[in-house]
Amino acid sequence: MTQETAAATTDAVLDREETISRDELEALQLSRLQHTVAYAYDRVPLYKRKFDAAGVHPTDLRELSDLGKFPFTTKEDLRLEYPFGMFAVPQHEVARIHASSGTTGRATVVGYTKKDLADWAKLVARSLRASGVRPGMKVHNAYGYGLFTGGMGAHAGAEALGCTVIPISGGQTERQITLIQDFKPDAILATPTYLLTIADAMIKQGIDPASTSLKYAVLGAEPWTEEMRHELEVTMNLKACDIYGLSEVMGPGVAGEAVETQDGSHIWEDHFRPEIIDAFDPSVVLGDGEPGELVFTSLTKEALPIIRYRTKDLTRLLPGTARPAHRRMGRITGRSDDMIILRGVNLFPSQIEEIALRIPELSPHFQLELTRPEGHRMDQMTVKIERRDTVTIESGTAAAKVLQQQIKIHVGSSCTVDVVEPGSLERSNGKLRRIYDMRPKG
Ligand code: DLL
Repeated sequence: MTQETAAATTDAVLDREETISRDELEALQLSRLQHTVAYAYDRVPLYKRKFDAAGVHPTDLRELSDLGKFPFTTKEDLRLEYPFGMFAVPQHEVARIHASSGTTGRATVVGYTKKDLADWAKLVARSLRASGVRPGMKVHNAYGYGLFTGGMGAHAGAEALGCTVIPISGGQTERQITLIQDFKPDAILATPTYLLTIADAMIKQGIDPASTSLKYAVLGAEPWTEEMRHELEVTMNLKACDIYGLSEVMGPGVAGEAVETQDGSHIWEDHFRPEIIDAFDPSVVLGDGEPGELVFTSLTKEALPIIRYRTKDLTRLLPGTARPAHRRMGRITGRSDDMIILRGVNLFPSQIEEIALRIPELSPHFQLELTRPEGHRMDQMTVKIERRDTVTIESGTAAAKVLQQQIKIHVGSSCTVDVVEPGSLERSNGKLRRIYDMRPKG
């Protein structure tokens, strides 16, 4: 059990590790890291092979910066070791399995011991508490249950915090609305775009989304912007905070945002050591503040220790604020594999979200279509975006021009903007697909 201590700055009781000094935290990281690399090397053949091939041994890890000598782990490694090759404990010690959907290849499978599950629940509880959720509150959990880590991960964390959990899962939006009206939850856990779907459906039913009992939303599993936070906070009259995580490293709760500062998620560095690398030259470990690809090493995991996992998420590390010893991550601009390269210019859907939401006539409902018309060598992008309900077709068309110009100015790409009828684009059920790539393959 974590030793608990009262925090001076908030009404919540924090874990002791949330309030320790950076020096104490780094000492803890070093001893946990030394244990983890030795544990992984001894128990997982893939790590032994990789360390040997790179000419490094666990005893080479004498200080935190030595981690940079160790090889990376990628999603491809997990796929090649499918299903259980990455597990460091015998199967009877694995209490639960989760997996990615595997739409882009073989599923990646992850496992947890009982202790891993307890640590995970503790970190989700810590994240929810940072975001304003308190013991005794009713929590509506709209993350999908099943092999996806969102539903069960958030569920166990809310229970560990002492909340009453409503395990609705994703989808069945009408029913979600009925339960929000009838059960009067204090907090909602969902992807940002699914919360938008719920708000939208409420408006269609004549319910004011700002009038519900909800006071807090803890949102993650996909990139979202400050503009989207503003949209959701105003529409739903609640405080929205970020929660970050990925199944290969644990699930939700690798990092969580404090409601009093709302300045990015604190990475729980007593359990994970983050690094930022140059995505194009991974041998370069970048300093705090520099943008690059996020890499994680687990410090306490038993069933699936993970060494220098390349997340493909692009962000930067920032100093801790509400939890001073735990560095924050900037908002994720996107994943390196979601980057659109349009006539030599790099672009992410979140940049379009940011720009579009600053134009009052346009809604947050948009998708990006990539095409390469016959006879053309150049790719083209069409932004399909719904105008707001209250806006005429003429004003929508004028707003399209503004969006097109703003994209040209801020991103540097020329594109077509197609303003479409409110309600005509597909709504999110969880993680929303923003990019529709219709270019010929190969
Ligand atoms: O999405 C875990 C999760 C569930 C996090 C619920 C938060 C809430 P995966 O399905 O393995 O796990 O997908 C992980 O989702 O590498 C990011 O690209 C993206 N992602 C997760 N959280 C955020 C966030 C879960 N707060 C992948 N902001 C990650 C931006 C996020 N992207």
